Amino acid sequence: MKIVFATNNPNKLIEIKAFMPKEIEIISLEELGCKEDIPETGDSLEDNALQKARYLKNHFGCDCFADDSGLEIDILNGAPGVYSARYAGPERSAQANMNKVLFELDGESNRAAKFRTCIALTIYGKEYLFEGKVDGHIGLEMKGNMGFGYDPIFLPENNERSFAQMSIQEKNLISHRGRGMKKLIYFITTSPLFNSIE
Ligand code: ITT
Repeated sequence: MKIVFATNNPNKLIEIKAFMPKEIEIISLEELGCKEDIPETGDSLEDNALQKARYLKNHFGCDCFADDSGLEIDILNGAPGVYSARYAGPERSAQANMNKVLFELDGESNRAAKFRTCIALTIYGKEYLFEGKVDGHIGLEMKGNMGFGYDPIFLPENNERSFAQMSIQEKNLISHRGRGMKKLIYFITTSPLFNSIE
């Protein structure tokens, strides 16, 4: 079957394509011919994921899924959370966002944080939500040059390496997105309708 992944983030697309079983072919927004900036105006990850998936369903009529993810830092009461992309300003600079987090946690011993993702799926005429999360902590400095976003400062639990020091496959095994996607893939592939969908 083919399904659209509603993201403008090329790194997410790479992660998701690396994770998918061969029975499910991912169509990107570019391949779909969608050039619009899909609105994300909700105040929760759930709302934004649904908003993105519904936008695609309403404008292109296709089955799709969308994820909205954020970094939630305990001592900052869950910030940056749903505002992760623009934490340091509208430029959406990963470098500036990480600098802001490191500045706010300067001298702080409680560095506990988690990544959380909500995935909205519209398929078979219905909507579904899946969640994935990974606990960890914020490092004292940026480490590694793989991945994207906050990966260089996030160390998942029981790990001394940041996400940016891991291959896509390693990150997918334990990441918020990998965990959420595992649920979505199980749901799709065990549906009685799976084999009847083109
Ligand atoms: P789309 O909405 O087009 O999918 P986006 O980059 O805006 O792409 P999100 O709103 O889901 O994605 O994520 C907000 C920000 O959270 C994102 O820009 C990154 O800075 C950060 N982020 C999300 N997932 C991440 C991950 O796996 N590793 C590191 N940072 C991540």
